[in-house]
Amino acid sequence: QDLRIGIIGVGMMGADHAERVARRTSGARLVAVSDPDVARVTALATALDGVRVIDDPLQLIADAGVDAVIIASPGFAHAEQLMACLEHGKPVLCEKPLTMDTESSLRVVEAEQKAGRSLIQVGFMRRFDPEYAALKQLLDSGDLGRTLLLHNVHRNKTVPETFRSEMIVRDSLVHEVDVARWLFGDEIARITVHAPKPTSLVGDGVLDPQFAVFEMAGGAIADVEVFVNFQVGYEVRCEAVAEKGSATIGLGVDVLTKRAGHWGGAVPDDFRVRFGLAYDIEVQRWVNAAAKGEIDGPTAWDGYAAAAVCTAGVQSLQEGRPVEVEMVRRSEVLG
Ligand code: ISE
Repeated sequence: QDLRIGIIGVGMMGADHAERVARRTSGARLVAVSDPDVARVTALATALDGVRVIDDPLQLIADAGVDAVIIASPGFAHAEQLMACLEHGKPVLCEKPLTMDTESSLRVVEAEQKAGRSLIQVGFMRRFDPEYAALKQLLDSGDLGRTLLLHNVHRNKTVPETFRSEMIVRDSLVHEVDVARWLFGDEIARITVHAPKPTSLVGDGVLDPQFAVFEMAGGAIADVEVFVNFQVGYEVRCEAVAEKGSATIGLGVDVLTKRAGHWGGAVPDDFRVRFGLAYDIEVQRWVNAAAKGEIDGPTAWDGYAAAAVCTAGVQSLQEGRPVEVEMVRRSEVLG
């Protein structure tokens, strides 16, 4: 029997997931949606047959006809909604950030531990992108020796005006935080976020681009350029430098065209295109696992670690100095 899914928040990402669950995921059925924007949520539910609108997100979580939940609401709403999913024993795929700060993220990890079941998966979809997955496999194979450095580039075409300096850390840089932890299999011990003189194409006071350095606990280093008003399009690249070679993904050379004295390819407008396949794989694997009462991807602990690093990152940006990442020991919470 199909897993009956409810989605909370049908903005850009939630609407994309709704379409995905309704039309491209096997073993799952979209049955309910919730969003404060009544016109938006009603239009979506009407377009996708048999989908109920439930006004209160906590009621959607509690609803007996909903087996599993996707949370795509704004980050500030996540903590309460995640707690409700734990309380009702519902598997949940939660878009990043897990929550807005380190303390509330830790409370979520502890509550899940107390519930005694892994119910929370965090939406760090890059882990499911075939290019990132191949890079991870190559690095783990040991063929290139030990990985020493990562160079990352993360550029958006533009972002809404509400996307201020802190959001660049918590909503964009956070993906590289997860990538670095995942590829190195290590925690980030210290973070420095530098802000070069900003582009003139953003509102006053927004620090864009940013350049971050992660120092891993084991001694490796990763650097990241995040530039969310790049104007050109969406670009994400990662180069790993190892003892016996390097590997780069995200060159965007899918279709190389040559015509009239020029050569080139296309740059997608946003992440829904670049990571479309990653999202498809992420949701399908989550559905398959959730049907068995399991998760298959980044955990609440990964969400907590990312929150801790971003909190230190925001502090580094504000104070202009490296900041140590403060985290509890994994064994203290997870045993
Ligand atoms: C957005 O919120 C995302 O999560 C995208 O994956 C990220 O690349 C982008 O920079 C953010 O705006």
